[in-house]
Amino acid sequence: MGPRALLRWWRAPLWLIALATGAKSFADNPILGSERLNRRGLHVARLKLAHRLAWARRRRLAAAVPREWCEQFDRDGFVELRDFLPPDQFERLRQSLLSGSFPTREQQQGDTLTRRVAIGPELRRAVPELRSLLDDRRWRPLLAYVASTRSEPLYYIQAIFTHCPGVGSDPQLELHTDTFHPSLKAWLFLTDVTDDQAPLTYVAGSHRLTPERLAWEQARSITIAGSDRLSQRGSLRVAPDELPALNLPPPHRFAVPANTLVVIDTCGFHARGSSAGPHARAEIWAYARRTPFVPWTGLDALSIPSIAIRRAQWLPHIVDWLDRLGFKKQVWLRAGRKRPMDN
Ligand SMILES: O=C(O)CCC(=O)C(=O)O
Repeated sequence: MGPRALLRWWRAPLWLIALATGAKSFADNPILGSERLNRRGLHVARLKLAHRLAWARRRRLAAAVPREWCEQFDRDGFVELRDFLPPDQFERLRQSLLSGSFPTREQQQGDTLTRRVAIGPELRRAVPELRSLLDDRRWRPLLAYVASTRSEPLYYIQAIFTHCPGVGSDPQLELHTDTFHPSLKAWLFLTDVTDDQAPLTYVAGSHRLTPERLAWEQARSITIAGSDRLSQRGSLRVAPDELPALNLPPPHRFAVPANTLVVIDTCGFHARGSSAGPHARAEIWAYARRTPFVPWTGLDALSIPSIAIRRAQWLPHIVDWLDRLGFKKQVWLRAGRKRPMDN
């Protein structure tokens, strides 16, 4: 073993500790990526334990959620609710969020540009409809149920622009899981999304650990060294022609009117759908991914209210700093003050 390889193994204790966290990259952790250990079931064992704990937490969170929403989620892995807000409240919310200028960050992936405005205390104060949405007694318990934790999600105004000048293709167009354990993304669409305008897509039922899915995960974990880069980093890609063997239907496309809320478990297969030409859509976007291996549903240090409502604003600054130190690449670049849907 050369000095470089030896040096690498100094990190072995950290790789070991990472097994008990949400660490997902087969490529960055030789224990998670070990063909020998995965042949013996390491990846599948983490998956089973994470899912068992998530469903146990959900059972405790279900009482606060209407039964038909839970049933829809348990069956499909998503909940779609049209006309989520009363029309006048929604209209005021949309007006305030889309006509205001805010500090933005942008990331371009292939020919798709994603713009985000972090939602912090100032925006909540300035837009009463936003504050009442994020504190809503239907919104919070539903997101907590899908996320399988009461920890506060991160919130953004997000706009997606397709077919922008750019090289390569948008990796979000490929069906994928975000990670091996249950976690949440949610969209309250501020604009209509038609079928040819890059709608979100989701394979109904793909959040469940069926015997077919477990066998697929096991096979992927063993052959991961030959996979594409994003799968190696723990966001497994799946080809549409693999779905029938997994007893799964083709992806459902969320071509939905504005004021529709879609909440998904991102360990299910999902993607951004195709689009016929340049298009822009906007949404209030929520994200929650917490450490999977805990039995409690309760709040954590990051959910202390004064911290929770500032996290989305702080996070990019922390990553800027890690980038300067050379530990992490910042992909969300400052893009100045803009209205969310400005060209
Ligand atoms: O917002 C979308 O169009 C879906 C993006 C996606 O696939 C993801 O967030 O993982």
